Amino acid sequence: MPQPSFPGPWQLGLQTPASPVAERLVSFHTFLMWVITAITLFVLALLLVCIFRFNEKANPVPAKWSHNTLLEVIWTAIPVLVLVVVAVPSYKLLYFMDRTNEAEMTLKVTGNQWYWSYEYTDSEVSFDALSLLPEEIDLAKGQHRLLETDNHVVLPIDTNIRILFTATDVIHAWAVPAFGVKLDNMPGRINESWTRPTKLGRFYGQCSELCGVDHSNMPIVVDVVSKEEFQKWVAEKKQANADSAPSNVKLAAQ
Ligand SMILES: [Cu+2]
Repeated sequence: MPQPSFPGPWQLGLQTPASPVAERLVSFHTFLMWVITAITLFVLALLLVCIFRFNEKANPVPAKWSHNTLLEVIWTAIPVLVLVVVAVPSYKLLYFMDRTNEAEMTLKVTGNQWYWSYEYTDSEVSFDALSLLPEEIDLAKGQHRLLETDNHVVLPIDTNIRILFTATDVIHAWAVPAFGVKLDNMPGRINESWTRPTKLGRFYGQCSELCGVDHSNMPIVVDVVSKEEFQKWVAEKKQANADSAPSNVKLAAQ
């Protein structure tokens, strides 16, 4: 399995993207950094010109005029232009992230205080994922503090996956940075987004909406596997669910 994707010590940049949305988010972020840098340098240059050219020593007799129509048009038009240049790709990306028209499967994610429930609505597979206790985590084995769960979400590579978000109690937010997915799980309604994993491996995320005392204890682990492996996993999960069904039925009947 390739290197897992998780935040590293002193990491400055974003996590390596592993979906088309995340790739676009990273390049939009880079583009914005250039825009911001250019504006900052320009303003800094203007400030320096004012400081050095118009201080009392260099410019003892100040000019008395207070309006300049051309200048005012320029300093209104250029920021408007900058906003348009930023807004167009931003809205394009927002709509790209919104939903996929060709979903090949659906994953429903339900937030609970304080664990996640997952449903694979096409294959009747469902389970809960709980955070591992500190004493269950083996850092030497490469496990990560506050990021490991007992049950992993398994997703097939190169597949358009519709993700539905909801919650049973308060607002949570299912977020996996490598996929560029982060959306609120709202009680009483269903939000939608999507992903298409482009890399095999293990990806980590966390609940990203303060949801109570154990908010920091609802991590997310996603394993992206080949399509064949995914089919095998679904079959195994279904079998396991079927095996445990009678005892559930018994419990429900009591
Ligand atoms: Cu939460």
